[in-house]
Amino acid sequence: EGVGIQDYTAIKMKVLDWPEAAKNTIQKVLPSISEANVYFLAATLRPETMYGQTCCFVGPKIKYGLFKLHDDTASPGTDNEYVVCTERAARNLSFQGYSAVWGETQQLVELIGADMIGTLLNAPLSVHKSVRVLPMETAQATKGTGIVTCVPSDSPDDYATVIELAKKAEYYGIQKDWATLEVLPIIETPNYGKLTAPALVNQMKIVSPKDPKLPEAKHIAYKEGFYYGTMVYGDFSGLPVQQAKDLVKQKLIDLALAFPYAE
Ligand code: A2H
Repeated sequence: EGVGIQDYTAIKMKVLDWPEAAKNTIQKVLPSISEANVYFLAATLRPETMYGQTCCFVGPKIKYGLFKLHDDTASPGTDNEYVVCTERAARNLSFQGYSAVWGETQQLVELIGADMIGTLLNAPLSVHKSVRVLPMETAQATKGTGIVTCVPSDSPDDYATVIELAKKAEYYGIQKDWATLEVLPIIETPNYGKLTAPALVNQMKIVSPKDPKLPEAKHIAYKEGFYYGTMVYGDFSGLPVQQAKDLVKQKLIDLALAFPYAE
C-alpha cells in the first residue's frame, strides 16, 4: 500500500458473550463488564456486504487491547463504550476524535487474539443473529484494526479461511459449526453469479488461505463487485453496489454501529 489514504468503515461488533478466561481477565480491569458495551472493531472497505457476515477474524498471535471509545456520533447514553483493536489502530483513532483526549489512548488490558477465539458477537445488519470470533493466520497486525469481519460470499480470503477452519476445526481449537454458518447471496455479478467469492475460489482452484492465487482472486472480486455488482439482499436490494455502498455505510453510522476510519 504505502501512499494514499485508505478510507475504511469501522464496524462495531458488540460482544454478547466472552470465553470464560477472557471474561476473568477483563473483569479485573473492568468490573462493570456486564453493563459496558464492548465491541470488536472491524475495518472494512465493503460496508455494503455486511448483510453477509458469518464470523469475525482475529490474528491468533496478534496483540490487541481493550480501549475506551469516545464516540461523538453515538446516541446519548452510550458513553460506556470500549473497543478491541490493535494499539496501532487505537492510536490512529485517537487522532480522529475517538478518544477522550486527542492523541492519547486509554488501554485497559492487553488481549492476545488466541484468547478471544469463540467470543460471541453481534454482527451489524447480518442475516445471522450472532457470530463467533475465529482465527485468521493471514490477518495483518499493521492494517486496519487487526480485526476482519468475515463475508465469505464476497471475499475470497474470507471464504478460503472459513473452508480451512471447517476442514480442520479440531486443529484450530474451534467448533466446526462456528465456521459453517450459511453463506447467503448478497451481491450478484454478471460473471460470477450470486456468490462471487466461492465461484472464484472454486474456479481458480484455490485450496488454502495462503494460496498465492488469492491476491488475484481478491482483485477480481473487488472489481467485479464494485463496478458491476447489484445488491440482491437487504435494504437496497436491486441497486448497483456503487450506489448501495454509501447508503449502507450511512445506515450503519446512523444506527451508531459504525464510523469512518482512515489510515
Ligand atoms: B474487506 P486493503 Cl466482502 N488483515 O471487508 C488482513 N485483511 C484485512 C485486515 C487485516 N488486518 N483489515 C482489513 N482486512 C480486509 C470485507 C471485504 C473486504 C469483502 C471483499 C473484499 C475485501 C469483508 N471482509 O477486501 O489492503 C478487509 O476485508 C479486499 C480489498 O486495506 C478489508 O475490506 O485494501 C480489506 O482487507 C482492506 O484491504
